[in-house]
Amino acid sequence: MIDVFVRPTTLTQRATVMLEESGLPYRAVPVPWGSTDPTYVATGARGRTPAIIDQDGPGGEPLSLTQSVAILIHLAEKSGKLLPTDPRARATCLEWTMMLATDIYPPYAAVYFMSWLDEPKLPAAAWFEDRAIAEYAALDARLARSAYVGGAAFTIADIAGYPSAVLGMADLPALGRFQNVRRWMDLIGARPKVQAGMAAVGEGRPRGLVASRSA
Ligand SMILES: N[C@@H](CCC(=O)N[C@@H](CS)C(=O)NCC(=O)O)C(=O)O
Repeated sequence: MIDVFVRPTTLTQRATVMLEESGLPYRAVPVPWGSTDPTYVATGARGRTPAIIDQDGPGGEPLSLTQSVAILIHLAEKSGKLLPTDPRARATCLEWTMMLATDIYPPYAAVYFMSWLDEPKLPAAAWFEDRAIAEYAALDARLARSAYVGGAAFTIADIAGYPSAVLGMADLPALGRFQNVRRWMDLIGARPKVQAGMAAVGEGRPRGLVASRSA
């Protein structure tokens, strides 16, 4: 059994979608903001989600894990699913997983969080918004020549990208022109296990984007 600590956030959805798609048995444990639940704190999550406790970890011992991409890779290796074993295909899948985690998500998150400020740092917000749009353009070009982000098959790379693409597409109208991203989102969003994993974190999100320059 795998316990996954959840809140309705996109990075948490990476873990729950992966758990659904891998078929591994899991239990979603909601954690309120500011939770001091000792079991949750002991995972080292530092107030964040996702975090998991794999009760049957390596060597039969429990394994606590934070960091959504580390969780994706652990669950892929445990289940033998969604991470290619061929070295070339695996390298490309990990390359795009990291691109989604470190190039696409941070500028979008910066736009999102800066929009909450009473006095938004407008030049910085504009820079991050332009950056997020440029990164989605690179993803769009990738998806013009590849059915899925990581290659010909559905992998952890798609799971790394899909939840924040849903939020980004809703919040940043400028992303609407990326037809290949939209085609891919329809493909991923039609998967019943993706739908179940997206819903497993609960309802709502912390707070919407207050304003977008590209609106
Ligand atoms: N690098 C971590 C980031 C986790 C993270 O920041 N999660 C957000 C939700 S999307 C969170 O819990 N934030 C709460 C906070 O920063 O206090 C990962 O990929 O799992």
